[in-house]
Amino acid sequence: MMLKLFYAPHTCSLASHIALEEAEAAYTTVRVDFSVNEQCSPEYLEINPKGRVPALVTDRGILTESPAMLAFIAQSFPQARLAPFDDPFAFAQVQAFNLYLCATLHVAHAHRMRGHRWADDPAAIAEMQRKVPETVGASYDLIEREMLKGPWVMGDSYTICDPYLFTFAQWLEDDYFPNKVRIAPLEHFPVVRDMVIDQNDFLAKLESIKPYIIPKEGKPVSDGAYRQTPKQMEQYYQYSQCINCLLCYAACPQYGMTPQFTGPAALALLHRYNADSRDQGWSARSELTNSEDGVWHCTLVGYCSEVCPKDVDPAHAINQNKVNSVMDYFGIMKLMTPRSGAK
Ligand SMILES: N[C@@H](CCC(=O)N[C@@H](CS)C(=O)NCC(=O)O)C(=O)O
Ligand code: SF4
Repeated sequence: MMLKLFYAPHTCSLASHIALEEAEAAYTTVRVDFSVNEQCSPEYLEINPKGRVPALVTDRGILTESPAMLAFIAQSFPQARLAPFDDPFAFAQVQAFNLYLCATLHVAHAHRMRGHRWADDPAAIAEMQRKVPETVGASYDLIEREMLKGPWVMGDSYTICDPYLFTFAQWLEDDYFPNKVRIAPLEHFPVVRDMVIDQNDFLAKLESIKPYIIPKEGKPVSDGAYRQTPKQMEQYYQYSQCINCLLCYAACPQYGMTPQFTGPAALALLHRYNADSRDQGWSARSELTNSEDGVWHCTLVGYCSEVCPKDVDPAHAINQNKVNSVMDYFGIMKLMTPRSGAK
């Protein structure tokens, strides 16, 4: 199938353009020149009588309206997995999100430059413009609080919601003016350039906690897999969900003041291995756990767990290791069998 996308730069057509790329579709593009009002030319109105971009020419006819086009692209190229088609509810959630962007956020945004669509009175148009930061801000607030699952809009998988939200987010700074949208590199890390931070310190800390299973004695592969019950897996699963986004380090005042502090994500990962029934590495990690730069540096501020997009709860992991550290000090850890008692 050969597709042709009619687009204009800096418009909502970007979302469909990204989706076509993600789908590895064969397509061509035609630029519609807004500076000469080409979207209202008789030739273009033949393509899209609404006088808008995007429009997608397909073998079966021309499609308009971004959510419809995005779903069409996702469905036409299922191998790209841009939407959950085997799950009617999850697909409806994708549609609900995109339709909210299309029918509410996009319309709120359009009141900034296209007020003439709804009113002729210059005072009414100015009033519509004045309201844009409030209405657009409220939409983003709702999206952030109620809709974003994280790390992608729909959770673990990239979908057609992501390029669509990305497209609108590019207008946010102007829509929200004179309020400020602050885009800054992560706090507490040396800046390499622009938004890029130096992660070397964090990577060294990750390595220092011995982030691998240390079995009591190795067994040959021929002996088969180590078995684990769902309950045993439950002990560490949450802590294995970290995506190393470093938000917890940026939120941690202790790390900001004392960069030697091993910090939330690395200590949560330390707990992930200590809490694994296949692991016997507690004592190998205990020097670091109990040290000045280990769990005792944490003063339980708790922001790390608040900002974590994956619900890892580093504060809880650190607290648990403080308890373990005390037991270790009094020699109780060695007496604990099975080890899961220290989790
Ligand atoms: N609901 C349509 C909206 C399309 C739309 O408003 N496109 C804008 C660009 S973001 C446009 O073509 N504006 C031209 C104009 O208003 O003259 C969609 O989601 O595709
Ligand atoms: S905020 Fe959560 S996901 Fe991000 S690095 Fe910290 S623990 Fe990992």
